Amino acid sequence: GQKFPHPAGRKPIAGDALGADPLKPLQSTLRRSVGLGPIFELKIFDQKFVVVAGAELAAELADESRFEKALSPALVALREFAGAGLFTAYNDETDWALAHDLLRPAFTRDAMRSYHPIMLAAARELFDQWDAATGPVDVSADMTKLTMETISRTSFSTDFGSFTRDEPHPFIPAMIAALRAGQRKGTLNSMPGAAVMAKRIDKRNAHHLAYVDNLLDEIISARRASPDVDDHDLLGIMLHTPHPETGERLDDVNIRHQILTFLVAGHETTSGALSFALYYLSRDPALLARAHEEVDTILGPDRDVEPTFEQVPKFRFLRRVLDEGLRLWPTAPAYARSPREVTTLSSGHVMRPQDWALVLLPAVHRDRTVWGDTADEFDPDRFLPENSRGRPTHTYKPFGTGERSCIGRQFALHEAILVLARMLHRYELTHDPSYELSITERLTLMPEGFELGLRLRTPSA
Ligand code: MNH
Repeated sequence: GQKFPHPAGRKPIAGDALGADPLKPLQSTLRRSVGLGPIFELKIFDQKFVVVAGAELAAELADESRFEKALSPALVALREFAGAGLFTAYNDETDWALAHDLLRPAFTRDAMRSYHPIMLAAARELFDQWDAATGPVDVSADMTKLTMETISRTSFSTDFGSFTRDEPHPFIPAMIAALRAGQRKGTLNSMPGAAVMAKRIDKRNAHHLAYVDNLLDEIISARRASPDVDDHDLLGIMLHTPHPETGERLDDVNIRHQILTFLVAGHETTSGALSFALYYLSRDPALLARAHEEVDTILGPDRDVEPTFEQVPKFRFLRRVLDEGLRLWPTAPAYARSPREVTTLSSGHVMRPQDWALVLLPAVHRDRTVWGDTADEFDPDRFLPENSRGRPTHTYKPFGTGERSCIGRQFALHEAILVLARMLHRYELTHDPSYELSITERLTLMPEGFELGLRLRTPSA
């Protein structure tokens, strides 16, 4: 086999498994990648992971004529939950192309325009809670409530009631359990005793899966019982629209997998992106002042005013804050690529179609040859047009790459900018200076224990 650098202290049987934190595999891989160069290998018992950490190789893997999406072991494990939903489908599974063609109209600019008031209404409910809050709020938990409501209302016309419950909606713990199971099975499926472990995980999660099954039934049967609700949302398209050319439809099993896919993919990463943006903004008074200035300039003095659809792209500074947060902490932090034919990478390594490499985005996004010596620092001005000129292409990939890149990118950015704009327009943020960023992992990244104090701003002059 080929020789790749690997972390020091490799053991004969466990390989590099002992140095990994099973709860935070991404952050431990990131720590152990230091000094290993742009491509290295992790051996977890019998399973080898080739990891790309350098920007130049990541750009090479983005060449769609030579490479395509691969399913990492974690995504293969997630298929138990999400089947051939868009995210976890194999490239050549017919359901992928069919679903992609059918659902694309739900992500056009016109579709976003119709989601805009729904997004605003969900944000309003969160602000009603915050206006009445007497202490600091848990940012990630509240952002998750908001993004969950947004995706379920826009895509399925279903209200999850997240703002009137004391506990998170039961879908949230069920989803977290499924993602964690995928993460765990994905890294340890070659460990001795993995089958026993997998059984134990499945048994522990059985009630979550039964719950989700039932929830999906309810969403589908509620729609079939009242077809008069706006039937142009994602669910309506899936249930009623045949393919314009072939006349094909999604089957019932696949529709369930797509609903689940969108419920998860449609909120978890956006919640994390908002939380990281707020984390970095809140601890830098100069950045915070620029954010307040931007929203005051665009929205004016009335604290209850809501941005119009056309105003959302005007918050250029907020957009850069989001972009920079997703550079340091891309909330979907890795994706896998395989070559279409046998090929030799510029590093000299040969890849065969059955091989895949994991693109480790937080490492790629901090490559000093692209981002300079301050690569680890938060600086939204990197994304000013004058500072982006000349940056090599395909080196910033928070939404993945190519044909299988994120279908919800515009949706996520529209929602996130709108929420940040309203939030900064309405509240003064105060942070706890003793808080140290802690990041929880469930295939995605999310700050944990991050709180903010929110005080209504007085009307500006
Ligand atoms: Mn999203 C694919 C990141 C928001 C629905 N998304 C991807 C991929 C990345 C990604 C990376 C590619 C994964 C891979 O190559 O294996 N997504 C994000 C981030 C955010 C995000 C960082 C928010 C910020 N995603 C959203 C939203 C939705 C969504 C919002 C839905 C409304 N994403 C998807 C779907 C796919 C995907 C569906 C799979 C697309 C495909 O393979 O056809």
